[in-house]
Amino acid sequence: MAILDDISAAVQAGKRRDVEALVQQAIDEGISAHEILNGALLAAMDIIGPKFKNNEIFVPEVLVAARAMNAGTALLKPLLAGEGNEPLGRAVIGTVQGDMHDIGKNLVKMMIEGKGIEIEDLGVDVAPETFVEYVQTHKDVNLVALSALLTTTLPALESTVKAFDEAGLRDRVKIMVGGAPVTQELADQIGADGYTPDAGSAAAKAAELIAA
Ligand code: B1M
Repeated sequence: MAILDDISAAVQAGKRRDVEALVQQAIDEGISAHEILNGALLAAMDIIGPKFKNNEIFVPEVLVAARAMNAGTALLKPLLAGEGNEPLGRAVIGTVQGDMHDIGKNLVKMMIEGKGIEIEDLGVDVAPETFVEYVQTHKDVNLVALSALLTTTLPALESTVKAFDEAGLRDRVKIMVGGAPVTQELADQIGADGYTPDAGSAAAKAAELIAA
């Protein structure tokens, strides 16, 4: 459908107002919210993710595209609830204790959201207990995403994984980790379920972990 392609192109170009107008037009034309979400908004993010990963586009373009997508999603939310659509999964994200960096984490959040996963952002400098308490009180959360940008805060990744172990919650959630100093080797060593080097691949990994 041409209008879905137009929405996707507007998202990729980061044209928020165009996205809002086109999504509204599509709704008015009777296209289902589900179709608009999957065929236009998520489809656009599926193009943006790999481009970002391959350095064809950069942080500012991803941020404006993600904001444009969120504007479109906001119009669909009440309709999606009406259509009885469940999100693909529910996740919580934060930058680990002692670490204030959030630009990469925010990008990862947006990309995961773009995959149709509902994600709560606990912010920066998040203590292991705070992640655990969140999961204890939100029983439908099945993914925990941890970001760390400092070599000095890498141990906080491990203590957060351990805190889930100690709380008896380790089997209930998948834990994925990332950030510039994080490696697959470290992820394996601390017992995380997944690692990705960038926001582009984080969304696919999140979906894969939730589906596993
Ligand atoms: Co700071 N900082 N910083 N800093 N900072 C770095 C990280 C550093 C490499 C700079 C340097 O020295 N060359 C260095 C760390 C060195 C190290 O530990 N090896 C450093 C330092 C030392 C510090 C301070 C200690 C400086 C000081 O005060 N002496 C201090 C620490 C404060 C604290 O956190 N307690 C500090 C402070 C800051 C600012 C507040 C000034 C600011 C942060 C602002 C903010 O985030 N709101 C800042 C910034 C901006 C940087 C640099 C310049 C840029 C980081 C960034 O946003 N990159 C950084 C140097 C650099 O990287 N060039 C640096 C862009 C972002 C898109 O990339 O965050 O890597 P990134 O995220 C990527 C991937 O890593 C991945 O996907 C993202 C997108 O592709 N990813 C995940 C991230 N999280 C993921 C999670 C996943 C999967 C993938 O799954 C869950």
